[in-house]
Amino acid sequence: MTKFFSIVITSILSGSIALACHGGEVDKGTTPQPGDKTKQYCLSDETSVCSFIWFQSHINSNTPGKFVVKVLGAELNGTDVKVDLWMDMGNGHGHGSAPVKMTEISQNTYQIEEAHFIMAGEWLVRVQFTLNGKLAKIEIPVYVSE
Ligand SMILES: [Cu+2]
Repeated sequence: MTKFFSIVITSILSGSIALACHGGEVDKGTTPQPGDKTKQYCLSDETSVCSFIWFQSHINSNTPGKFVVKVLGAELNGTDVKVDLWMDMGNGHGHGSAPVKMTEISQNTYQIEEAHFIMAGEWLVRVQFTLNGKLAKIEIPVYVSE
Protein backbone atom coordinates (compact mmCIF):
# COMPACT_ATOMS: atom_id res chain seq x y z
CA MET A 1 0.00 0.00 0.00
CA THR A 2 2.79 2.41 0.93
CA LYS A 3 4.52 1.58 -2.33
CA PHE A 4 1.34 2.24 -4.28
CA PHE A 5 0.97 5.69 -2.71
CA SER A 6 4.60 6.60 -3.27
CA ILE A 7 4.21 5.76 -6.98
CA VAL A 8 1.08 7.94 -7.21
CA ILE A 9 2.79 10.82 -5.39
CA THR A 10 5.91 10.49 -7.56
CA SER A 11 3.89 10.64 -10.75
CA ILE A 12 1.92 13.65 -9.49
CA LEU A 13 5.17 15.42 -8.59
CA SER A 14 6.85 14.68 -11.91
CA GLY A 15 3.68 15.80 -13.68
CA SER A 16 3.71 19.15 -11.93
CA ILE A 17 7.43 19.57 -12.58
CA ALA A 18 6.81 18.99 -16.29
CA LEU A 19 4.06 21.63 -16.31
CA ALA A 20 5.76 24.29 -14.21
CA CYS A 21 9.44 24.85 -14.83
CA HIS A 22 12.07 26.44 -12.69
CA GLY A 23 13.45 29.93 -12.98
CA GLY A 24 14.58 32.74 -10.71
CA GLU A 25 12.69 34.22 -7.80
CA VAL A 26 9.23 35.06 -9.03
CA ASP A 27 5.93 36.16 -7.63
CA LYS A 28 4.19 32.80 -8.00
CA GLY A 29 0.48 32.54 -8.42
CA THR A 30 -0.07 35.85 -10.15
CA THR A 31 0.21 36.20 -13.88
CA PRO A 32 1.02 39.69 -15.16
CA GLN A 33 -1.93 41.93 -16.03
CA PRO A 34 -1.93 45.05 -18.21
CA GLY A 35 -0.38 47.91 -16.22
CA ASP A 36 1.64 45.66 -13.90
CA LYS A 37 5.32 46.46 -13.49
CA THR A 38 8.04 44.13 -12.26
CA LYS A 39 10.54 45.31 -9.69
CA GLN A 40 13.93 46.45 -10.95
CA TYR A 41 16.58 43.80 -11.56
CA CYS A 42 20.17 45.05 -11.70
CA LEU A 43 23.53 43.82 -12.95
CA SER A 44 25.47 42.11 -10.15
CA ASP A 45 28.74 43.91 -10.98
CA GLU A 46 27.17 47.23 -12.03
CA THR A 47 24.31 47.66 -9.59
CA SER A 48 23.22 51.04 -10.91
CA VAL A 49 22.26 49.44 -14.24
CA CYS A 50 18.80 47.93 -13.90
CA SER A 51 15.83 46.88 -15.97
CA PHE A 52 12.13 46.33 -15.44
CA ILE A 53 9.06 45.35 -17.45
CA TRP A 54 5.77 47.18 -17.84
CA PHE A 55 3.12 44.74 -19.07
CA GLN A 56 0.52 45.79 -21.61
CA SER A 57 -1.41 42.55 -22.02
CA HIS A 58 -2.57 39.67 -19.83
CA ILE A 59 0.37 37.27 -20.01
CA ASN A 60 -0.58 33.64 -20.68
CA SER A 61 0.55 30.70 -22.77
CA ASN A 62 -2.24 31.00 -25.38
CA THR A 63 -1.92 34.52 -26.73
CA PRO A 64 1.16 36.54 -27.70
CA GLY A 65 2.21 38.95 -24.95
CA LYS A 66 2.93 42.64 -25.19
CA PHE A 67 5.16 44.62 -22.82
CA VAL A 68 7.70 47.41 -22.55
CA VAL A 69 11.27 46.82 -21.37
CA LYS A 70 13.06 49.76 -19.80
CA VAL A 71 16.77 49.90 -18.94
CA LEU A 72 18.03 52.42 -16.36
CA GLY A 73 21.50 53.62 -15.44
CA ALA A 74 23.21 53.33 -18.84
CA GLU A 75 22.81 54.99 -22.23
CA LEU A 76 22.14 52.15 -24.62
CA ASN A 77 22.57 52.01 -28.34
CA GLY A 78 19.22 50.63 -29.48
CA THR A 79 20.61 48.42 -32.23
CA ASP A 80 22.77 46.65 -29.66
CA VAL A 81 19.95 45.51 -27.37
CA LYS A 82 18.43 42.04 -27.55
CA VAL A 83 15.40 40.73 -25.66
CA ASP A 84 14.37 37.09 -25.58
CA LEU A 85 12.33 34.66 -23.50
CA TRP A 86 13.92 31.75 -21.68
CA MET A 87 12.64 28.96 -19.47
CA ASP A 88 15.03 27.09 -17.19
CA MET A 89 13.68 23.56 -16.82
CA GLY A 90 16.19 22.56 -14.11
CA ASN A 91 19.06 20.04 -14.32
CA GLY A 92 20.84 22.30 -16.78
CA HIS A 93 18.04 22.07 -19.34
CA GLY A 94 16.15 25.01 -20.71
CA HIS A 95 14.38 26.30 -23.79
CA GLY A 96 13.56 29.53 -25.48
CA SER A 97 10.67 30.66 -27.60
CA ALA A 98 10.12 32.31 -30.96
CA PRO A 99 11.96 35.63 -31.44
CA VAL A 100 9.99 38.60 -30.12
CA LYS A 101 9.16 41.68 -32.17
CA MET A 102 11.09 44.60 -30.71
CA THR A 103 10.75 48.32 -31.46
CA GLU A 104 12.75 51.10 -29.84
CA ILE A 105 10.25 53.67 -28.50
CA SER A 106 12.92 55.98 -27.11
CA GLN A 107 16.44 55.51 -25.82
CA ASN A 108 16.52 52.63 -23.31
CA THR A 109 12.80 51.87 -23.86
CA TYR A 110 11.69 48.99 -26.03
CA GLN A 111 8.24 47.86 -27.12
CA ILE A 112 8.03 44.05 -27.19
CA GLU A 113 5.28 42.29 -29.13
CA GLU A 114 4.73 38.69 -30.24
CA ALA A 115 6.12 37.40 -26.92
CA HIS A 116 5.15 33.73 -26.94
CA PHE A 117 5.26 32.34 -23.40
CA ILE A 118 4.43 28.91 -24.79
CA MET A 119 3.84 27.16 -21.46
CA ALA A 120 2.88 27.94 -17.90
CA GLY A 121 5.69 28.28 -15.38
CA GLU A 122 8.64 30.46 -14.53
CA TRP A 123 10.06 32.40 -17.46
CA LEU A 124 12.98 34.75 -17.72
CA VAL A 125 12.89 37.78 -19.97
CA ARG A 126 16.57 38.21 -20.85
CA VAL A 127 17.75 41.71 -21.71
CA GLN A 128 21.22 41.74 -23.28
CA PHE A 129 23.35 44.68 -24.33
CA THR A 130 26.94 45.88 -24.47
CA LEU A 131 28.17 47.88 -21.50
CA ASN A 132 31.71 49.28 -21.43
CA GLY A 133 32.66 46.87 -24.19
CA LYS A 134 31.36 43.81 -22.39
CA LEU A 135 28.18 41.79 -22.84
CA ALA A 136 25.74 42.49 -20.01
CA LYS A 137 22.63 40.47 -19.29
CA ILE A 138 19.72 41.22 -16.97
CA GLU A 139 17.18 38.46 -16.36
CA ILE A 140 13.67 39.46 -15.28
CA PRO A 141 11.56 36.59 -13.86
CA VAL A 142 7.99 36.38 -15.11
CA TYR A 143 5.55 33.82 -13.74
CA VAL A 144 2.90 32.59 -16.18
CA SER A 145 0.08 30.79 -14.36
CA GLU A 146 -1.91 29.39 -17.29
CU1 LIG B 1 9.23 24.94 -20.18
